[in-house]
Amino acid sequence: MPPILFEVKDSVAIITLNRPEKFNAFNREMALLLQQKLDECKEDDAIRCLYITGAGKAFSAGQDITEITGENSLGMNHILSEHYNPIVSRITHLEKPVVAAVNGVAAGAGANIALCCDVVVASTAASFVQAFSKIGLIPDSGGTFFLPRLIGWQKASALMMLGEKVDAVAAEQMGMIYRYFDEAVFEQEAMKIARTLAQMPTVALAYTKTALHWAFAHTLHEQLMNEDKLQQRAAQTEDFKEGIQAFLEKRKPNFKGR
Ligand code: T3D
Repeated sequence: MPPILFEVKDSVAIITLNRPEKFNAFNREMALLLQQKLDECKEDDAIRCLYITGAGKAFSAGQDITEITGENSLGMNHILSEHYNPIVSRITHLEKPVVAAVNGVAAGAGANIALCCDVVVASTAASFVQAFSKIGLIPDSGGTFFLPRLIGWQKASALMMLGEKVDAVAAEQMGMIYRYFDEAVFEQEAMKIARTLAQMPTVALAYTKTALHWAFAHTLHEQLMNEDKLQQRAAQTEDFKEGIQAFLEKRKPNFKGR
């Protein structure tokens, strides 16, 4: 079976991490294939939202530990630059909304790849672990960037140092994720969010994503100018015209993502 399953339904690209016997831990093949699929999603205008989930019981257990230690190990100095950093960069720069549907445990790089997505939802069967400290590593894949911004410095610092597991309910309460859903309805509810996003004015959603990411690196004054620039671009879209027209005609808008 390929380490990534890929299908497009209702304008949503469904990307499934698929090494269930290894809790979807990342080996090189899986990391490179995920990058390739993210590139395909970027190029394909028919795809308006991405949905990343895991096959089986886990979302992803992060780096496949047997691949770091094995004879054919790539070496620590290449794993981040060739595997995880390009994945996190692609997700965060992609001008389309990305939903992480965390179906089970998300550990190490698996957790941090989920947390860099635009909307993170989790099943009650899911949990999040900054597992790195347990094996003498530091959090990577953008974890030190995103986690303190999501839940605050103190909680991020403690979770990263102690490596404690956080369940989905606690993750929602501390603002690490958007929402959790009961395991029985999780897939249905998570997909509903992705389908909703795919039908929205996705160019404006892309600019929203850009503005949020820029906000981390700019002053209020600069960010007001950034918002102005992006808003002018949003106002040029067909979807903006359609949104206004639909409002005036008291009907549901039919957004095309253009
Ligand atoms: O340069 C670099 O490499 C740096 C890159 C770093 C990126 C990282 O992600 S570092 C962090 C790597 N990940 C971990 O340290 C997590 C290790 N796994 C765990 O802590 C636990 O397995 C979990 C908390 C994820 C789940 O626990 P539990 O009790 O629900 O399941 P389990 O029994 O431990 O694991 C189930 C199976 O998955 C098991 O296989 P088996 O014994 O049934 O055949 C286990 O070996 C396998 N598995 C889980 N995690 C990994 C893994 N196999 C390979 N690599 C894993 N990371």
